[in-house]
Amino acid sequence: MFAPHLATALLLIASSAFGSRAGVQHLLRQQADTNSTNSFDVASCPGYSLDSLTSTKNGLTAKLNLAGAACNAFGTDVANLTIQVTYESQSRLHVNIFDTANSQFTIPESIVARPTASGSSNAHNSDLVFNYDATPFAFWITRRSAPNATPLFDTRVSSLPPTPIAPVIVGDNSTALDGFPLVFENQYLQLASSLPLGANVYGLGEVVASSGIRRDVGTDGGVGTIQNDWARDIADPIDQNIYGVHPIYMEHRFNSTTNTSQSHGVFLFNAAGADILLLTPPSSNVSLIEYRLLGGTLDFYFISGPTPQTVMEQYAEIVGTPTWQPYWGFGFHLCRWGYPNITAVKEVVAKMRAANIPLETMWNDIDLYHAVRDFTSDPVSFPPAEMKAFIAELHQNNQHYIPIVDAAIAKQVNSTDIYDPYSKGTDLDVFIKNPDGTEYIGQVWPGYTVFPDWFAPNALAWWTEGLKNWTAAGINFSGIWLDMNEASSFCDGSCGTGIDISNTSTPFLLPGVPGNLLTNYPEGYNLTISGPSGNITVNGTLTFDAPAPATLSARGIGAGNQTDVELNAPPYTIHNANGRLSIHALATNATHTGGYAELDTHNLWGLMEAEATHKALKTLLPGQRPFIISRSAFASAGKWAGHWLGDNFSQWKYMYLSIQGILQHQMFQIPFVGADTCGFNDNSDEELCNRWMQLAAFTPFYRNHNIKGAISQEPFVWDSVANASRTAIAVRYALLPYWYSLFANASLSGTPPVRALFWEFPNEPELFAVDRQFMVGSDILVTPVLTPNVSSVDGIFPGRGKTVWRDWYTHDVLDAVVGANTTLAAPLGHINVHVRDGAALLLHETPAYTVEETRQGAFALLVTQSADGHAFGKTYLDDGISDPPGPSTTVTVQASKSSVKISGVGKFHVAQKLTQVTILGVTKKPATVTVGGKTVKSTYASAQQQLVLTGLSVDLNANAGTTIAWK
Ligand code: MIG
Repeated sequence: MFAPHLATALLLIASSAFGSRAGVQHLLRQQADTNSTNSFDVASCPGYSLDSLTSTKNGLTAKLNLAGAACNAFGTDVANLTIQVTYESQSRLHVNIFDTANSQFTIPESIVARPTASGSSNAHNSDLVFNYDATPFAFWITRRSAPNATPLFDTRVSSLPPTPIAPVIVGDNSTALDGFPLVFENQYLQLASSLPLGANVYGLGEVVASSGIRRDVGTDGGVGTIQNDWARDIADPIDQNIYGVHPIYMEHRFNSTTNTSQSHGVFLFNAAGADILLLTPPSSNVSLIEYRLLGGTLDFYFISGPTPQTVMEQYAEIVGTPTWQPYWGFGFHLCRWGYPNITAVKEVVAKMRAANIPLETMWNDIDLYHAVRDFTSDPVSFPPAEMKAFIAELHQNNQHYIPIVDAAIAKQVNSTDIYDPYSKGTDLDVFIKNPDGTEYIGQVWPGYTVFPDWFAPNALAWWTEGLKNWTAAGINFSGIWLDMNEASSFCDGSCGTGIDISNTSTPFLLPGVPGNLLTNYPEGYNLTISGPSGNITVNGTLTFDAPAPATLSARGIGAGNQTDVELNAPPYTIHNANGRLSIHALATNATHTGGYAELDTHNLWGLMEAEATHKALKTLLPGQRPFIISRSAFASAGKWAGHWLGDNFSQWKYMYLSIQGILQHQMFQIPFVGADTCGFNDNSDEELCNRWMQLAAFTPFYRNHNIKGAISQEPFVWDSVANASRTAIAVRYALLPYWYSLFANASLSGTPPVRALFWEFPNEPELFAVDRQFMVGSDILVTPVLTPNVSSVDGIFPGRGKTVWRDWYTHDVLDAVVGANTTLAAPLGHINVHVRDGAALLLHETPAYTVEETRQGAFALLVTQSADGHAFGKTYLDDGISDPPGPSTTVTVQASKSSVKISGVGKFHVAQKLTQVTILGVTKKPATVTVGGKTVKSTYASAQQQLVLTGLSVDLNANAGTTIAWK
């Protein structure tokens, strides 16, 4: 989002999601304060007691009865609960506490399918053990291997001292954490568990956390984190709720006595608006996690790890592994908001070519649209016939085209206005309604709009047809970009109901127009010296080195039979930084097919849209992997789509913060993720864009995107950026087989492609908070420059001196400081990349202009031997597009002291030969080198202990293998 310039004061509060500015914050506070009347002392809530326990084949079931007088803190206490404990697999324990009457909303199986249990796990053989006290009821989870160690999760916390919540951005009714009993009410659920003091907690989100990747659990009497779960359209504020919701965390425990570590995970299967707090009560020897939920059930999955990566793989067993990406998806993507017409877009494509900067996919934002309506193109500025020809030409050049799709559908303004997606959708009854059954009418870019109801039986067919007609009308896309799907609406409630809706102007100015000019530049940019161009080269020298919503307060039939629920203003105020839940979003009383209330399903909208779009693309591009990037997401969204980190800023700080966002989404099983490279909001500059184009080349989704009205930031704009981009893209394209294999592992097993350093080196506590560097797989370590005006960078090199790190470009061994930072040279245009010893990376020998052309070229192999000669690597190869994936061939490379064996297994025909092999760690110049028994020529460089073989023709298809040997 961008800075607001609102037409009227009245709209200011309603449009508060635009407000990253102080004035708006102030108003927000006032507005929320007026709501804060419900403070309640939950300490007096009675808790539950357990009886009627029965053992089942895979666990137990019991009753939980309210243990005293109802406290009705923020709703009505539910007197009778059921607890079901299921040992679902060796590593997974499911603890589900629900209302026995089954009235609470639960996520329908059709939206997030439950994992299946192994059937053979039980209380005696699982890694995890469920323990409980009957009265007051509390439970704790231990590891079978360490029954006396601090439990992984422990709800025996009701007597911990009260903890004040420090002032938060919105006034609210929860300023005191005055007790931690189990509370289960129709509109408020609370459960807390102790954590080791200062625990290492990762995940929960989506968030841009000031603490970095390791979440802040607070210290003595302090609340470190309030993770709010309410999907929200807002420009990446720090420590607030943003676009997606992921109630999963991982905790990593290190034992300094044994120098070993174990990780486990906790997933709450609940989509309700929520606060998840991490805190440390005063004078206490534990920290805490507390869940405060507006609805649903207490449905927990515990996963035992015990390494960070196994936790992530076990999470994938619950929510599903990520969708397969097409090979071309790893190419460089270029986008901006504010291309005035197709001529400008074509010019950009041509300039990329002229500058020889690989462009894989050209994107268009809402500029493409006619009257800002989905599934259209503007007849004057983006004429359909010309678009069709333009896209055909891209395809001819092995390039791709992706347009944006907004969540909201324009409403026809009068009887002569014809807009098929609206009229068809109305006929097919696919739009969200008001509680009284009338159309819900919000407001987004095109003016007054309606919103798809993904629960409607015809929604998928209607959506597919919209996309199909768009293709037929010239927009022959290869993938889809889903925006605004929190879902965002600019006005408060069904604001178009009962009024003249012909005014299609939105209540604020677009970015870049007078009154809303973008004048900010990155930190350190000197506007006076350098002028507005963003260019840091001067004379050839670098200058550095509304109205209340309609009332109806019952959940409808299908969402449970509750009739006493306050849909518009739930009694407990979660820390949604917008204040009221309906602000800048659909109102919480908006009603879906089956009676589902937006209050219960809000956090699922983006996920459901992604699923529908995925299914539509499967129909429209049969046999191909759908390429979809979605802004909003919920647990399991990775099955359908990738994600970008939303509206960041052209600032150094945000380039740094992009790393934690990418790592977070590896945990969330949405590994195909990236940030708007060079920054979205405000103007970028040459230096920032230079560094960022290089950093992002090592992140999965690599796209430069810019806001309307900001100065241009395509990689050809500044010469130094063009150079830096060519360099980094060449490294990326060489590494594509590696990236692709990492993503194959992700789709097969949930293994994260991008990794925090400690995921690979879990016993080195100095790495537990590192998020200024990251790894690609287990073999590549990236140390980007994240600050302006420097020519060196500090980075830590894991392994405590036992791991050898070699420079990617020179192959020199790094003389790394053990367990602390090493300073590396990092002139502008250079990104530090290091390869770990023991690796064997199959590469594309000649990075070309497009991914397809790169793929057609030969392979090269880089082997980095450990001191004992060992190196190992596996590369997954297939056709890169088929869905479901077709035949594959896995190339395994295994090195020992004086040989490297290369062998393929599988049915995919690998047409390209391996022509060049580089082996590092060969301690002395060999007298003879053979490939498959035949002597070949080689070169040797003693400084890098490097043996290079060129001119080879090694077949990688399934065969007995080829051995390279030397002596
Ligand atoms: O409210 O389509 O996050 O990437 O350029 C702004 C215009 C709407 C928000 C997206 C951004 C996109 C912009 N959109």
